[in-house]
Amino acid sequence: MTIEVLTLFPDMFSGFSESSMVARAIRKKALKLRMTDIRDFSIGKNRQVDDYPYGGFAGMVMKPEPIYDAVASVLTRGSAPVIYFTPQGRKLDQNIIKTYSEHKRIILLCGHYKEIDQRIRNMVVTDEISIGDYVLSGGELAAMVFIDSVSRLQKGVLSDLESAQSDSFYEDKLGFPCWTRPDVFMGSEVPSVLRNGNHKLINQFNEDSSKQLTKARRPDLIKE
Ligand code: 6GU
Repeated sequence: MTIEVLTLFPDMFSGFSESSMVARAIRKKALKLRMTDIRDFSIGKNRQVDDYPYGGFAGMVMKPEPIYDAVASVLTRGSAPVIYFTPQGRKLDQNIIKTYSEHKRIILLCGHYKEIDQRIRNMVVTDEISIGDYVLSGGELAAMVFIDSVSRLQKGVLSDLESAQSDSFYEDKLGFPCWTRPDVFMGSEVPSVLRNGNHKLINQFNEDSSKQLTKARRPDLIKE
């Protein structure tokens, strides 16, 4: 899978793409991350990419021309959906991640400052995504959330499929608490059922913990 990222702040992605799961996905050639600096498509000698909004409210708006040209330039390498990250988008969830993880190419557009010119959203954006009800300074962190989550679903990235299947939200419920050695830590013991080797009881215990946690914290996930 190739992910094209369009941003004014490509440096924000360097530590991220060189560590952990995303780095592994890239190393295993399951993922290709290509960064495009929108400022490279700016016009004029002062490389302007934003301007004052019509209507006079506070904040700056990203100009349409550099974004349009940047998108057009990555589209010459192959067609792809263009996802714009904005708090006004539909809320990201594991179903959206799963659907996009099956694409061969996607383009992620990160805005910064207040917003991008509406005409870009009308003309080139095919989907708008938010990662939750809070405000970020730009779409970059949201794009990283999206990339991390999509890349771990690529074939050959996780060590076994099991670990993705027991993840929270795989079946509309939260994951269960996890434990490891030592058996006793500062007087607190790992539940004995997990140590007796009876896999049927272990699965039952984890399933129950998962249901309890979901009921307490995320009753909205429980289907009738
Ligand atoms: Cl995608 N962008 C911004 N700027 N803020 C957000 C967001 C996205 N999702 C939640 N808050």
